[in-house]
Amino acid sequence: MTPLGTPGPMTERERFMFDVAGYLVVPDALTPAEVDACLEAAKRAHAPFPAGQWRQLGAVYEREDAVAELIDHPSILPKVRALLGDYFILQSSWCTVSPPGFTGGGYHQDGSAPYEFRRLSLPTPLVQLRVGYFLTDQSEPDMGNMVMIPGSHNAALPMPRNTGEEWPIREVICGKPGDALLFHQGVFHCGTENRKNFPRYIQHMVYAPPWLIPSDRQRNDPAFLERTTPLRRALLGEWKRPEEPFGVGYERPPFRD
Ligand SMILES: O=C(O)CCC(=O)C(=O)O
Repeated sequence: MTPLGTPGPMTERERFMFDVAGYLVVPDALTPAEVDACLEAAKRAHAPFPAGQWRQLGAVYEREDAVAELIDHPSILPKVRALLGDYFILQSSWCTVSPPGFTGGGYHQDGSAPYEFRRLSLPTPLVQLRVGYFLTDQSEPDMGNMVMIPGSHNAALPMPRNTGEEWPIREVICGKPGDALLFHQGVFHCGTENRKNFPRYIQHMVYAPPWLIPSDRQRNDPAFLERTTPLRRALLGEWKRPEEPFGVGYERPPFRD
């Protein structure tokens, strides 16, 4: 059974389902016009690279306005605030293509491979809150869908590898363009096979506490900072540190409420 939410503020039911499953699917997070614009942006971003390869590109929002809209999209931002509070950053963003014939990835938790978040404590704490916006149809399996192991962010044991069997407790996430998948980085997940004759695109936006260094960029593009909004600048981590050395007194990002 899919933990389903609706765009906008996080309800108690959604929060409970996110806590139990480690993820939440939000149908219609984007309008058809927003999907079209983000899909065109994703295709433009990947166009210079060889077709037929799985690939993730970071910080596409710096050059594509449609993707920049996702940084603080009103369908999802209230849920990010409900889970992370008001002090967080867009720690990374990945525009992912799974081409026809892609055979699928391996199950993993997200985070910092050299120092896994599960080393911090078990169950692994929420450090990266991921939001994947579906830009192409994934309404049935084998369309490059994400697959999740519900509740696995709470597992104290590592996942056994290479058992040769599929997990009966997995959920293949089906959805249509414009749906969003929010998930805790500790949920074991992967992208699956794409048996269709068109590439699957998902734009992932990843939020984290401000002390985690960004992983999709070496630094924020000054030209993008110049032209974007004060809220987006703040969400990219462009905060002033008013009081040395303890960093107290940070201004709250300029949310509307
Ligand atoms: O978009 C995908 O297919 C998978 C992405 C993923 O698993 C990841 O970025 O950790």
